Amino acid sequence: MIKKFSSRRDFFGAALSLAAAPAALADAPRRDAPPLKSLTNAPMGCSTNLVALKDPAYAALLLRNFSQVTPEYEMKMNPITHTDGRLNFTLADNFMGFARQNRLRVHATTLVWYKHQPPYFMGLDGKGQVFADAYRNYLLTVVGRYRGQVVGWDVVNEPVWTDGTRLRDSLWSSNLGAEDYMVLAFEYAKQADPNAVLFINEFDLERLPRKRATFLNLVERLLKRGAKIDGIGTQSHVNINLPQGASTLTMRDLAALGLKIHVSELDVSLGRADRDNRSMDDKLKLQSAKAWEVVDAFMNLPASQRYALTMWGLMDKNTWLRQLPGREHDEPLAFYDDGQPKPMFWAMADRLKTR
Ligand code: 9MR
Repeated sequence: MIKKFSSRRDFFGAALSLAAAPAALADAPRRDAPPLKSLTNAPMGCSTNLVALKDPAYAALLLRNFSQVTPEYEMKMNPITHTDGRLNFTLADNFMGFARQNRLRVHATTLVWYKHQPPYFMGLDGKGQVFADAYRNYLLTVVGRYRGQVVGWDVVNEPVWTDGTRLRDSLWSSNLGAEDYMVLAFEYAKQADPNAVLFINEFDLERLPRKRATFLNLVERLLKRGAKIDGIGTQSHVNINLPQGASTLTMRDLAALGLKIHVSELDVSLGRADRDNRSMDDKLKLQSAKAWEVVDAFMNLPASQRYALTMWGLMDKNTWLRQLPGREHDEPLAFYDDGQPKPMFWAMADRLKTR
């Protein structure tokens, strides 16, 4: 209906209310959007960090939608390990404090990762038993400190070479053995917190079938050696060009071992804008379809295998991808920068509420 203005005063009155509208409009869809966590019994997770949590609007949106958090940085080896070997838990404790105050479950990441090789450990490179003792001490101390407070840990992160052809070389593998460092990590973690759900976590399992095979063969070998692996984390940093069905197939392969499954770092990249002239509308539709498929695959798991579904960031502006060259404008998450839900949010919400 076209509104007619009977007087100049009406016209200005309408113009004024339009000018005032953005704040009200900005709130309206958010009020209508159901909290993601209210749509399912499965824990809904989001990665976050102490800096982002200082913004009250950010924290409110996070708490409204998610029941579980993963610290993006605070519980990793670099921030915890001093150059002299002492362990510093300031950030990790603060993170846990936020979670406790807000009754959030915490999934902690990560104990052993090739990307966090603190200078202290590099200084012990080649020192045999001294290196092994420091490794053991780190794992027992860190996992022990949060015993009973975290639901689970990524014990080993990204153990397979990027292209999936072989295992990754790292400070840990060269000092402790190609697979022994993983067996040991699971052993110490279980010893320090017998009830924590212990994960081996990897990326690109949907995109690279070969990597999936290398990864699953590794998990089977580790289990045969007695490693206490409770779950598989599939990071699911996917993009809009991932072939349809890839996430479903991957989930089926991973679930076949019977372990718990964590979709641990979900985001759906739009790719590089400068190399793709499809419309934003088309890209957002593809993004919704990919996210829907991941949620569908996860929700089709037996309830006992559904550990959690975690987004790697809250609003688009929070994504790690914007730090990569050419990706400064990527929009891989479920909320726009002003906190409004995106089409991807609605696709996920739709699938979550369908039992
Ligand atoms: O998003 C995380 C970023 O804030 C950290 O600086 C970085 C290094 O610790 O790790 C990022 O998270 C990574 C995750 O732990 C493992 N998978 C890839 C994620 C993005 O790099």
